[in-house]
Formats: sequence, structure tokens, C-alpha cells
Amino acid sequence: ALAMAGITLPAFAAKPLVIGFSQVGAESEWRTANTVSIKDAAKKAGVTLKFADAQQRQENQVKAIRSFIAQKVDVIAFSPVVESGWDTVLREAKAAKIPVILTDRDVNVADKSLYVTLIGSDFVEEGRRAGRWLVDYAKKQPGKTLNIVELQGTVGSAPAIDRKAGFEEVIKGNPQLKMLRTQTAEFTRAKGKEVMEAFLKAHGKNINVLYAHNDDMAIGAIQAIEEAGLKPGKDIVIVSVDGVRGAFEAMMQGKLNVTVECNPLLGPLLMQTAKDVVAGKPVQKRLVVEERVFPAEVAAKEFPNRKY
Ligand code: GYE
Repeated sequence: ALAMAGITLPAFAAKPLVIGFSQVGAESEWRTANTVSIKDAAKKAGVTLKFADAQQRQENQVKAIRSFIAQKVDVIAFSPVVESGWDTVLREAKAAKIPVILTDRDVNVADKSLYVTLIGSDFVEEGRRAGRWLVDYAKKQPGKTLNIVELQGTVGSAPAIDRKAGFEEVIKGNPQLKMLRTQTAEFTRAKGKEVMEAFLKAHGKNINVLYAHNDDMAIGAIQAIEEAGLKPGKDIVIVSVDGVRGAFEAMMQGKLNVTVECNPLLGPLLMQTAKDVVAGKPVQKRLVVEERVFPAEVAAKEFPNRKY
């Protein structure tokens, strides 16, 4: 009937694109928003999404990728929990001629042809932005030394490595800023609270600043600070990354001083890129998303506009 009406459908219309996606886990508000974005975008784009949650374990991601290869999906996409250890499984995907798209986090492989592109943020720049905010803050109290504690993300993950490096680059050589302690809290609220408790026990009122690699750890730490009888955002200045709703709520309560945005809404760009790759269109090796810095002063005004 369509043909009689003069309508022809392209041959591939009947066969939807199949993407196998291996997600890191559900460790943070950011991650949840990222998962929702990818699932929604797949639905809207008519893509069949095979979604696997790795529960923060690389071995689960490797298994998921191997299963996607066995199922002959059209595209494999994943957010690598850590940077290293991907060469073998990515070579297997390449041998099976299945293109690989990285989302959010980078891998450390010698052969860059093992993946098509990385869609995500510039984490080094996020770390620099956090550092620059703190340098400006320190300028307002000349002569005062600020002792910093740092909560790192997942050990070996791109955002933990890069956010640390970017921050250090900016504060290095500043005589007012001194790193007291740095430790991982795995990007979770529970760990953020636990590690902050240990920092407080060891250093108490000597801590002036907390730099957390994500909002969730900052929010966990805020609880620890309050339980220790101190005022988060005042007695201890808090700088974090992501810009999730929970961070805006904390800023509006005066408990968080600034969050550096990291955009999790990568779904639409992933679907478009996957389609382009399968259609043989050239794509850039790196697709970076635009981000801002939100100090507490603008939190109430920006809150209604936030999408995650
Ligand atoms: O900042 C953190 C999440 O890889 C950018 O992972 C992502 C990070 C994000 O757990 O909240």
C-alpha cells in the first residue's frame, strides 16, 4: 500500500540500530541522571538499547562487552570505570568489526583506533575551575593559610585523576593553599561521610577547605561536618563538582560554597554519534560538552533551570 501511494522506505528502516551500553553503576546522582538520559534518548531515537550495570567493577564491564560482541550488536558504548586494562577486550571488539564509543570517561590505550570517539567532559578543566574558585576565595583573606582536604573519586578513574591534576595545577605554588590530606571516597555519599569523619578526627578545626571530586561525596561530608559540631560552608568551605540537584539544595542552605558543573546528559549526542558511525560518516575523536561554574550566590536563581 505504501508503494502504491508512492512512498518508499529505506531498506534499513525495519531494522533498528542496536547499541550495547555498559554503565559504571549507580554510585551518584550524576550517574543516575546519565543513565536516564541514555535510556530516554535511545527510546526517542528508536534505538534498541542493551543496558548493563557494572556495579563499579571493571570485570563486569569486560563481561558485558564480550556478551555484546557475542550478540553482534551494531555499536558498543561504555563509560569505563577505570582508565587502564582495556586493550584486550577492545581488540576483540575491533576484530569483530563492532565500533566502540566511549562516553563520559576516557581509557588509557596505546592504540587509539580501538575506539571511535569519546563523548564527555574535560575533567582537567573542571579541576582547574575548582582550583580557580578557591584561589579567588583565598585572595579575599590575604595572609591566611587555608588547609585543604580532598575527597577523590574512584581510584584509577579518569575524573578522579584529572580533577586532581587540574586542581593541583592551579593551586600549586600558592603560599596560602596547603593540601593537608587526600584520599578516595569512591564517588559515594556513604564513603564521603566516612572519610570526612576520619579527616575531622585527625585534624579537626585545622581543616579550612574541602575539595570533593563530586557532589555526592561533598553531601556525605557535610553530614560528617555537622555531626562534628561544625558549620559546613562556613567553618569549612566546600568546593565540589557535578552540579546535581542535591548540590543546589545544599548551596541554598548555605552548606556548600560552589559546584563545578559536569553535564551527564550525554544520551542524545551518543545516539546521534552511533547513527553517524554506522552510516559511515566521519566523527571527531573527542566530543566535549559545555559546562559552567555555579557559586552558592546564584543557586536559588539557577535551581529552577536545572535538568538533573
Ligand atoms: O562526576 C561522579 C560519577 O564520571 C563524570 O562519575 C563522572 C563522575 C561524576 O560518579 O559523580
